[in-house]
Amino acid sequence: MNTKIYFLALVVATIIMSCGNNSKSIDYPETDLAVNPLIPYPIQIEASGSGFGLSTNTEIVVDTESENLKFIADYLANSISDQTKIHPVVSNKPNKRARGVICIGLTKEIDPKKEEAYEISISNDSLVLSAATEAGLFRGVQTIRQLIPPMSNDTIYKEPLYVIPTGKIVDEPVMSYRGAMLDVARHFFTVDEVKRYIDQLAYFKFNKFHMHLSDDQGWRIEIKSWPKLTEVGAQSEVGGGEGGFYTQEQFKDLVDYAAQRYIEIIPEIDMPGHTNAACYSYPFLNGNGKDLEYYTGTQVGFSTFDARKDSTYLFLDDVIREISAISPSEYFHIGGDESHVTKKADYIYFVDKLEEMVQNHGKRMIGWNEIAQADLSPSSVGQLWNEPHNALKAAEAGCSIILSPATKCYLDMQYDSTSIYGLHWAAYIEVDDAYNWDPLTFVEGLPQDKILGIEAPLWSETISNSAELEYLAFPRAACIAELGWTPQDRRDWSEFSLRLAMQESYFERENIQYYPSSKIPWAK
Ligand code: TNX
Repeated sequence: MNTKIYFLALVVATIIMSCGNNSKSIDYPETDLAVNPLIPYPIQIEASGSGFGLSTNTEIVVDTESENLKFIADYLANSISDQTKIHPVVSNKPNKRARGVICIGLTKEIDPKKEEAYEISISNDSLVLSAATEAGLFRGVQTIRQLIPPMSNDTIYKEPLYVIPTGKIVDEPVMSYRGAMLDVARHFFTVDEVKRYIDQLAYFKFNKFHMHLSDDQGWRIEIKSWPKLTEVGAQSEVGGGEGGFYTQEQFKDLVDYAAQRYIEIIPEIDMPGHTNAACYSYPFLNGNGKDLEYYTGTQVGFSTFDARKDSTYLFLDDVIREISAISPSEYFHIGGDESHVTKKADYIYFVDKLEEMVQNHGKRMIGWNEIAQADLSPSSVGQLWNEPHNALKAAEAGCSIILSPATKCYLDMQYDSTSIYGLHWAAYIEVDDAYNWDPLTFVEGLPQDKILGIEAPLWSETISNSAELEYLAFPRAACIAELGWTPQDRRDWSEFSLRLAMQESYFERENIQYYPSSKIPWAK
C-alpha cells in the first residue's frame, strides 16, 4: 500500500479508537448538511442530522512528511483561525486529549482520473476529507471552510463549539476548465492584488487563471531579449497612470502561488491587434502605417503587428520562448481578437504561423473566437466571446471550446445602469443573469464533448485596484464557479441566492468589496 494512503487508514482507525467516547455527552442541535452555504453546490450530500463541534480542542491530522499535504492542512488551519480565532494544531497523530479531529489524506477509494474529486465524512468526533489527488483535497478544504458557521454555539458544551452538520459529501466538477481572466494591461494590478484575487478564486474552486498580459495600453511582462517592451511599453495605462509590469521572477512567484492553490496560470499575449504598446516600444513591429504614441484611451481595433515581416516572427519566437520557459501551463493564449486593421489574409497567415510557433514551444494555442478563421489544428482551443459561428467552426476543426460569452460571463459588464464601474456594450448582467443559463446548451449545435469549460473575463478599462475589481467580480464570479462545477439539474436560482446570501460573512471577513445586489436576500 502507498504510504500516504496507509496513513489515512491508520489515522481514521486511531480516531475511531481514541475519540470514540469524547463527544457522547454533547447534545447537538438538529442539523441538515444539505441546507448549507456551499458554492459551488456539491453533486451528492447525505445528511445525518447531528453535529461536529469545532473547538479549541480540534486538531488537524495529516501526513506532515508530505510538504504539499502539510501546506493544504496549514491552509485550512489558517482559514479556521481567520474564521473563528481557533488555531488548530496540525500534526501527524492526534493528541490523546483531542476532541474532534479533522483528518486529511489521500485515498485509493477514489478514481485518480477524477482529478478534483473529494469526499468528506462528518461524524460527531471526526471530519475526514479524502481524495485521490492533492488538488481534490484542496478543493475539499474549500468546502470545509464554507461549512464552518459564522457564529459559535456557546450553550451546548463547556466551551464554544462551531457546529458543522454531520453527513457525507461526495463531489467532483462537471467541467475540467473553470477559469477567470484578469486584464492587467488596461490597468496594472500589483503582485499582491493578483494574489488576493487568486485566493478569492480558490475559495470558489476555480482552477485556471488567465492573465491578459498585453494590450494597446501596456505590456506587462519582462522579456529579457526585448527590454524596451517593459522599459517603454509598460510605463502607462488607461487614463495615463504609471502602469507597471511583472519581472520574470514575479511572474514565477505568481505561478507558484497559484499552483499551491491548484490553479494554473495561462499567459496571454494579445496579437496581432491590441499591440500598440509593443509596436510603440519596437516600431519595426507596426503594421498599421501610422505614427505611434502611448495610448491611454479605451478604443479597440486600431493597432496591428506587421504580419508579413520575418522580423515580427523572430521577435515573437523570443517572446513565446521566454514566457513558455516560466509558464508550466500546457496552454499559451495568443489573443487574436478585434484585429480590425489586419487584412483578413494577413490575419489568417499570422494565426497559422503562431499556432506552429506555440506548438514548437511545447504548448497548445488558445485564442479568442476570431482565430477560427485560420486553419486550426485540433489541439488548439477557441475561446467564445461574441461569435457562436466561429466557436462552431473551431469545433468542426476538432478544437475544444472555452465558453466566455460576453452577455453572460463578462465580469466587466455593469450590473445595471447605476453601476459605478464597468461597461455595458454587451449587456447589463445582474447576478441572476450571470447564473441563469446553461453553458452546455448555450451555443446551439456545439457538441458537448467539445466544451472544455467556462471562463469569466474581467477587463480593466474602468477598474484599477482590488476594491474596484471586487465590485465587478463578486458576487458574479461565484455564479460562474457554480456553472463550471455543479450539474445543471442541481442548479436553482432561488436556492442559490440563499446560499450566496450566506457567503456574506466570508465577503465581510475578507473585506471583499462585493456588489450588494438587491437580487440576493442578504442578512444585513
Ligand atoms: C472586448 S473580449 C474585448 C476587450 C475589451 C472588452 C471590454 C475581447 C476578446 N476583446 O478588448 O476589453 O471587450 O468589455
